[in-house]
Amino acid sequence: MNFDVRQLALHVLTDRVLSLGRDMVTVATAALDGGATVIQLRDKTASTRLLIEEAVALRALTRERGAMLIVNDRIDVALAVDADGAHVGQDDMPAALARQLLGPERILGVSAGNLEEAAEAIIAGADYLGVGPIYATASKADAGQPQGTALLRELAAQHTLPLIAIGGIHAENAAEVIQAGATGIAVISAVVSAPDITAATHDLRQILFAGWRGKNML
Ligand code: TZP
Ligand code: MG
Repeated sequence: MNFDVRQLALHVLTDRVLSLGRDMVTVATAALDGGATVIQLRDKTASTRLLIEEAVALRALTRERGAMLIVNDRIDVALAVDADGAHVGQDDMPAALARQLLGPERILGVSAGNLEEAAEAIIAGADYLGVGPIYATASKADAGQPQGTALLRELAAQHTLPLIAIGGIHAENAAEVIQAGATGIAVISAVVSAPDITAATHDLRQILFAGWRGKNML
């Protein structure tokens, strides 16, 4: 897939429980207003029918705003709504099969919690790695042990593909993950649980850009 790494800067993952009662499209719209570059549809409890409805709505919204839509876990849903890509974890469809189904053009993100998983994901055709959890998070029950920034540093030294840091990232620690080698960040609670979603997203974007300037990426 041909994309600019800057399009993968700031992923906001949907979460119906953590959004303080605000619906998914309201949350995503506010995040896009603040400068989110990717909306990742993540809904572990929806029926397939509901997930498709959510995906169709988010597809229309992201297209209108020139942002990316990535679907978590579900390659079929990503294809059905013509999403830009899909994201799979270590318990989901193997990345190589996901790549086969998505074809060469769509974006494939793969979660990696250690160096071995990262190497496998790259061989399987990942376009970016979701790296984490970097810090402790209450947003994912089975997230595993926080890795800190050490894993990011090692991956950045070994690989060139975009590294998207995830897990417990917020305005106070985003700069250090960029400095450690992340090209972008993915967040749930820092944005979807914020009283002012647009302002929270905008803050993170400013921190990211400052980090990129420090690395001469802008
Ligand atoms: N994968 C690893 S940690 C995590 C996911 C989906 C949760 C991130 O949520 P938060 O609220 O940004 O810590
Ligand atoms: Mg998954």
